[in-house]
Amino acid sequence: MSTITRNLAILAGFSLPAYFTAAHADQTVLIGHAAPLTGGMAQHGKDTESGALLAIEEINAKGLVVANQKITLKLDSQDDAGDPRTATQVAQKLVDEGIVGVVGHLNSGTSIAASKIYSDANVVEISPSATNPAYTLQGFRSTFRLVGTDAQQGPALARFAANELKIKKVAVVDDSTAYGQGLANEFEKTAKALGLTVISHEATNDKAVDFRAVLTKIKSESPDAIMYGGMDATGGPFAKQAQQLGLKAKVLGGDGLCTPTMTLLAGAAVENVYCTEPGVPLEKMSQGERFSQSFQKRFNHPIDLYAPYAYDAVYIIVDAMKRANSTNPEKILAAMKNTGYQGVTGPIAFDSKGDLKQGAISVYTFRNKQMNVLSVQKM
Ligand code: ABU
Repeated sequence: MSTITRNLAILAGFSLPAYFTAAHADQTVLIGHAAPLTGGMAQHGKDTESGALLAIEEINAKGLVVANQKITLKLDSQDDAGDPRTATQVAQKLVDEGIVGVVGHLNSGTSIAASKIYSDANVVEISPSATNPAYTLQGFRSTFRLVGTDAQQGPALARFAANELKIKKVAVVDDSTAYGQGLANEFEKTAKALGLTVISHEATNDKAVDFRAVLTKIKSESPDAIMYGGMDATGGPFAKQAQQLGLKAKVLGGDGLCTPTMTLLAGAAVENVYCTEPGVPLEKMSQGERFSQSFQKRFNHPIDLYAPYAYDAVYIIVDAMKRANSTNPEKILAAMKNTGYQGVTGPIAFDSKGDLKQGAISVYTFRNKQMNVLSVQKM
């Protein structure tokens, strides 16, 4: 942080990061959060924001002391709108404001775009949700994630389609984002290797609302299933319009479609959807019930999807802070590689890239407007 920025922070009423203030005084330490808080993915961003906030409130209530200083954590939450360009601006703002680590970003495209800024500033970036493998393949030592990757999720979905649903012919559509396109490609590679016929691969975009043209073309190809790489904001209308056009094909997707919101956006067509999540179901997490109750009590609604991962991300940053015995971001980052933490989402340790050493992929469908888990594979 430059002197100018520090002075601006003081003028704006921000608390200074611990490493700039006098020893032994109580300190306010900022933890960043970045996700779409507006637009079609806002419910997911609000979910991770709430998960991070819950962790911060718990830690503050218990009391946190690092290097003999009492620390008060504060969440610095920013809206990246799910847009890679906005994400870089948000990342620079968070770094300038003196965060010691960031929970985010939510999307693969934004996490990847922002990662050089955090890397240059030696600030740890823990995505609770970004699944594109490229995020941790850039050679930065600051990128971490708490979910499996699409190199696990895509093949798991293809294996489920071939072995359990007995799909023979599949059409693929993606939303042209880092996540949707990456997942669709991973699915397609394994589907072909398993002997499925991939009839076509079409691209749409993450703002599309009308899929009737592409669905009409796909209908003429008579697939057994359509794999959609994208989020629920578009995947819900996609599944609904497929049913309205009389398509009988099952709709397959990744975590972007594996959300409670799909039941609202897809209507009755949601029962035709099969999807994967890059982790274990909340009810199978050892602390899932406790977390679920605390979340419900604090926010008066259930979790959406990624809140437990954002919650764990805060605890992991604080765990690294304690082991580093410092609130200096560079020292926190250096401690990250030795993480061995039992989180709500499971045991958390990272490989040399920042991916989970031990992950899982769960497969779901929807019945009576509820998500039903069909299988859980440890990776
Ligand atoms: N994993 C789906 C949502 C976030 C992303 O990877 O874009």
